[in-house]
Amino acid sequence: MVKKEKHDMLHVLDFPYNGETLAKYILGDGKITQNRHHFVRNHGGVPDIDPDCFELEIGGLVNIPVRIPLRDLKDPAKFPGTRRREQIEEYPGDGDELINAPWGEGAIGTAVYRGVPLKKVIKIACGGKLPECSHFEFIGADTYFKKKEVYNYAVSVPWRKVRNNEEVLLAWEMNGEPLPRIHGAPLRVVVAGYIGARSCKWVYRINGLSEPSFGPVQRQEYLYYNQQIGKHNVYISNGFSIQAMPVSSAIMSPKTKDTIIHDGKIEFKGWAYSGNGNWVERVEVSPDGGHIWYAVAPEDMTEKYYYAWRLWKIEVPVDAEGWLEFCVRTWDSSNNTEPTYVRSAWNWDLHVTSSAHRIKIFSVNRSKPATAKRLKQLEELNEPFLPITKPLEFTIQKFEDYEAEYKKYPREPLE
Ligand SMILES: Nc1nc2c(c(=O)[nH]1)N[C@H]1C(S)=C(S)[C@@H](COP(=O)(O)O)O[C@H]1N2
Ligand SMILES: [Mo]
Repeated sequence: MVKKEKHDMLHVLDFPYNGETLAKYILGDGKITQNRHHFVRNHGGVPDIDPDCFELEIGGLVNIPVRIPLRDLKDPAKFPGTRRREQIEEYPGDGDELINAPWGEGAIGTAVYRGVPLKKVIKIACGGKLPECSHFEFIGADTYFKKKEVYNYAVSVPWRKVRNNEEVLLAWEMNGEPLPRIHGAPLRVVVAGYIGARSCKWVYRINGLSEPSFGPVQRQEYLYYNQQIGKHNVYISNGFSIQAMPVSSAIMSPKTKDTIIHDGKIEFKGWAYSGNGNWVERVEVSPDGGHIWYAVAPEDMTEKYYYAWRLWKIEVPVDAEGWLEFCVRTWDSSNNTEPTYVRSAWNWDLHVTSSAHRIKIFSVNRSKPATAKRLKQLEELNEPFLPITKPLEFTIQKFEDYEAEYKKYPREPLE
């Protein structure tokens, strides 16, 4: 079922289904990722819920516990002012707690969601929250296994976040289409600027709580650990909970291990993002692994917006040939940037890797006369350039030329 809906993806795990957006669509779809290309993150199966019978339950520390049919939630007369607005979902992840869901740089997307702010529903339907209520818990209809126990997916966000008007949305539409089943139909939460894990899909119950949810996803996963923590002294009490997304970016083109034949300049393209209401101010690419940094020109970035990524491109001067390492880092509106190396901010749990993204490429600089000549020779002999490890059938330097050079600069001292 899933692979039919999401066939053109980088499938990272079959069950629970997890898939990344392909690089060509991150760059090709532009500012908004199309639904059929948008990355998918699941911890369990995909529930099948009939939207006509669906009711959202809200309970716990609210004045009036309620059950709201979906059609009432969608009714602007009941929750006035509901309108389309940009809400951004954002979830980079290089690494994950599931050893077999090896997330790369494609676990990110930007979509426009339509729904109703949770704040409004609590106010209008529940007559507000009780004074001791300071968190809202979201429970999804899917189940997953953790350490031999079965749970519903449950996470929470602080009331302070909900109170920020439209930053926590109950959404039923994605990019102008009904919310696809794989993305949480009939109803999901979208928490702008927070890690994706808080944006509960298939949400059927919301509880007001005095402290964060005890769901294992909230308490035991998505933690940031001290560098010294290893497999055998990892106490979950040592990790702090990741809520807002840090600043992060990635090079999507070229790809690591690519061979690039160029004329002294290489073009790089990618995405950059920052969470928590910060926006991307500057993107920089380094041609030497993180000492020299070239800044992307403002006109080569898509516009800045709260909770939205910026796509960027830059041409970097490259003289050297052979294997070179390039990396990207981003600065946001609070002057946050990314650790230069993954080891300088290592998280044992592998969640939310946000160090400068690195790629290695094999540079072939055609602006060097010898390289140009060799490329021409290959062309004339109708020999492909790749793979670079291929032995060549001909010598590049004629013996006479070698001898002439040798006479000019002998190898050994003359006497
Ligand atoms: N009910 C439920 N909600 C969930 C999850 C889940 O497994 N079950 N995964 C979360 C995680 S970790 C992420 S990154 C996002 C992914 O949303 P998407 O699949 O629509 O891209 O959903 C979140 N909401
Ligand atoms: Mo996630």
